[in-house]
Amino acid sequence: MSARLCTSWKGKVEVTKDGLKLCTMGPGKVFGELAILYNCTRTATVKALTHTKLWAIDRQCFQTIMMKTGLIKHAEHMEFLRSVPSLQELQEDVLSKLADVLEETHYDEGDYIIRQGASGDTFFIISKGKVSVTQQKLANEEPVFLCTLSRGDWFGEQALKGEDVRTASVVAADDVTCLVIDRESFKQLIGGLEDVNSRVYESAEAKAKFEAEAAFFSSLDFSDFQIVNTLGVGGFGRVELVQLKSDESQTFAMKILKKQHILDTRQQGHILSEKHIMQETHCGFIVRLYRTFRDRKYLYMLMEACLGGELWTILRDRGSFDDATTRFYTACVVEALSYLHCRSIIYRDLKPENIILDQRGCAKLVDFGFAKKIGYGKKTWTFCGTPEYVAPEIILNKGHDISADYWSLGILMYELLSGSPPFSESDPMKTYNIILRGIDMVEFPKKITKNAANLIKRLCRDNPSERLGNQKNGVKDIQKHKWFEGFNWEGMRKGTLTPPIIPSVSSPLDTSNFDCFPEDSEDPPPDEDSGWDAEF
Ligand code: 6J7
Repeated sequence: MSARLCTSWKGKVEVTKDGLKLCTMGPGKVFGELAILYNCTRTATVKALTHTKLWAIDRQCFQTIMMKTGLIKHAEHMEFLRSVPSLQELQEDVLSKLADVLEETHYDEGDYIIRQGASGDTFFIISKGKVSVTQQKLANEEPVFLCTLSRGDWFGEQALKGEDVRTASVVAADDVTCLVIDRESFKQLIGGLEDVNSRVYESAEAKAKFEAEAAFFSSLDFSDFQIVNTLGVGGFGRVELVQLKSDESQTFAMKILKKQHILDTRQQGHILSEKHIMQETHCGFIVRLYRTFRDRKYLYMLMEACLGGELWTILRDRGSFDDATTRFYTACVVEALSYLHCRSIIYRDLKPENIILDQRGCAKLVDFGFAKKIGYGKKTWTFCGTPEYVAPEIILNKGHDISADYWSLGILMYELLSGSPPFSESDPMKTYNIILRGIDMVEFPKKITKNAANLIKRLCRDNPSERLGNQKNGVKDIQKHKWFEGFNWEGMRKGTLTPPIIPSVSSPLDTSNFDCFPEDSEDPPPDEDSGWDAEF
């Protein structure tokens, strides 16, 4: 009989090989596929045990059906993959390769798709159903629920990026279908994607805390706050210390921006980006943005109040800092930059004016007006920053990335240790000229120690790829530099290391570490109703 695939719908057949009985089969079972699939002679004998009726498909027909279903599946997978937001950057030919290599796998409710602690070699994209992700901190503790994922979401990248150990458990919450991709294909086709690469997870406790906090702040109204005093004034508007009327011990910094001014200076994009980046940022070395409000004249950003004052004011009053003091503030900034850079965010406005102390004396970055999320391995071209802190590639419009922040870090160290930045002239054009001559043309004052000067020079390399922080080991190269030898990084992160300057802050209402500003006597700005700020 020529090769045919058979399925019985009545009767019973027996399968034998070399005289040995392999099994018996009843209605609904399929046999005869191997000779068709592999174009070989029959590998076993099938004999009717009772009167049997079969459906049979010949080789040609079977192959046509297989080809058609294969093509249909491929097209279905392509259509689905195109709709996955994180894969939008992939070209059609890469998506097609992905559709070729993936395997569709089905799970029933309650099935473990991934078990925390197991080793893992696969990446999953959900095409149907929902999964729950849980994590167990310690062996004897109950797992904590982290999140639910559904169609278009993906998981399993952690074990493929690092040590191949699954860092959480993933369980099917109903009937689930996943497209499963092996390690090698992941590495070649998906591993370089910004979304996949830059995803960093918060601990379960932190997630719960931030969710509760977000719920609290979204329940508040603008009228629930009252102004206590002014913390700062600029062309954009003012920053006021405000308190909750219902609990006056709870104070915040409310940044109030004039909408018309933002429009006049074409800063709409920067302001929206500032809101989005800051609101998602949960780092002890970056000022928190809790929520925003808006009306017809102003935008309002409700932020954490850091009452220790600006680092700029302290530097102005003291002239310069010693090595240990500078080391602590630089370390705080390194932590903040590392947090941002892991998420592909460049800060672009490092300077003492944008570093503020909380009441414990810990330094935090504030003002994200120039921060930008850029694609993994991508560059950006907008000219921005403060002249003295701008990296040469920004001046030359060569395109810049996170390494521009490491240049500014070197400039910041220099300014904190000496009292003024290394490149500083009366006019920005002259400043840019001396920046382009390079750090080796700068004569370092004696108070900058050899090790500090070495770190500054290695941060301020003309070539961004030679800068410390921007090489294979990333920020670790900075943390391990001789100037930081013996520095208690862990203590600083946990808040157990005593800061070098402990500001005097007598209460949540104490604004004495800030300069005094006259009351706002300006006429209110005009209404600005064009609607660009709808998402604010
Ligand atoms: Br989704 C998700 N959320 C988390 C999280 O908060 N922490 C951790 N560690 N993992 C999370 N996941 C996903 C992530 O893709 O769960 C997967 C478990 O296998 C993990 O990748 P994995 O460690 O390979």
